[in-house]
Amino acid sequence: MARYLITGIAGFIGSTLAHALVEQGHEVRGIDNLSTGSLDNLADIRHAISFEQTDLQDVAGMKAACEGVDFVLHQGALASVPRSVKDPLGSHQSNINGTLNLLIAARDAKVRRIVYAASSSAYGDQPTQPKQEDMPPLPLSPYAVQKLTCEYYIQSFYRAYGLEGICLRYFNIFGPHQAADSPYSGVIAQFTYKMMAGDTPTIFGDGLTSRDFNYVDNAVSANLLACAAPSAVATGRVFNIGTGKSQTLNDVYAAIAGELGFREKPKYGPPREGDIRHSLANIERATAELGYRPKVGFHDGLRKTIAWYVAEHEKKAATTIEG
Ligand code: UD2
Repeated sequence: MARYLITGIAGFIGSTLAHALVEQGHEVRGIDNLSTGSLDNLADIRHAISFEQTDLQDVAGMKAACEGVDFVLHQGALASVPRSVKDPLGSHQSNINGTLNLLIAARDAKVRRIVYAASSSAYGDQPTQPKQEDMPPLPLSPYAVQKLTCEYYIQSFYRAYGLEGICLRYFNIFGPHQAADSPYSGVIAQFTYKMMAGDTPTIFGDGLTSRDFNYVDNAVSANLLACAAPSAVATGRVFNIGTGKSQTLNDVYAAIAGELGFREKPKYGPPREGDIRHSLANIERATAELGYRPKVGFHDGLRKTIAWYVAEHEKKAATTIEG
């Protein structure tokens, strides 16, 4: 049994990680400022974890959170490329200042290792596909710059202070509990939510933009493997956490519409600012060095995700009728 701190524990990836760790009998502490996460995501394990509503930028809060911890799984961030384009300073403060504050606290508390939720956005519009970790990064959006900067911080904290770190470059993670009701939500969540409400989603661009959509359980397994990996790979090394396959936005729309029986054709709008065109992971490094294998493929993951949104929708409808 080990002690874990999950930042952003009320978010969709953080809360899924928390469930997995609680199930394995580990001690889980979590922090979240609840700006985008929700305690609803933790309702069934709330009794089994300790939780503090704290911001990553809170110095005393991070000091307390890191005390006695073995592993920090750093998921907390203001996600979203368009949000960072709209508010570069706000997202900088959360994503970079917050991470630096956490790293200082983790160093001082002599945490064993930090596993960082990095982002495939770091590659930007590199023409080569699939993306490999040793390609020079080319971040386009402020969000991409912020996520990449924190990788560098993780590396420098290893070199300067010996704090072990692993950076997992997530490729478009999706799954149950992903917030769906904000313009900054992930595309799968937004499309599903809109189609369920009878609204026709808009595809930004021509629909041929593609992403390596990766089901959340695969990201959870990558985090657990990163904690178990030998120290030799915890030097701030970067790993792609994708599936090695990609889907266009047209494919995604059709797959969700097919599952939900939604018959309207998509609307198309201008491409989104800061967006990259294609994103596809080469996962050989993560497979070789961490033992990572994506167990849930896109279509299986999508079915599980949609089933969850439908069940939530029905629960809410039933509560409204009862109330
Ligand atoms: C980026 C990162 C991802 C993660 C995420 C966190 C890349 C390749 N991926 O995801 O790893 O860090 O940020 O937020 O940079 N779209 C529509 N209609 C909509 C909503 C979105 O067409 O209503 C498009 C959007 O323009 C984009 C694609 O869907 O081309 C995916 O958008 P997203 O916001 O789900 O994720 P993305 O790729 O910005």
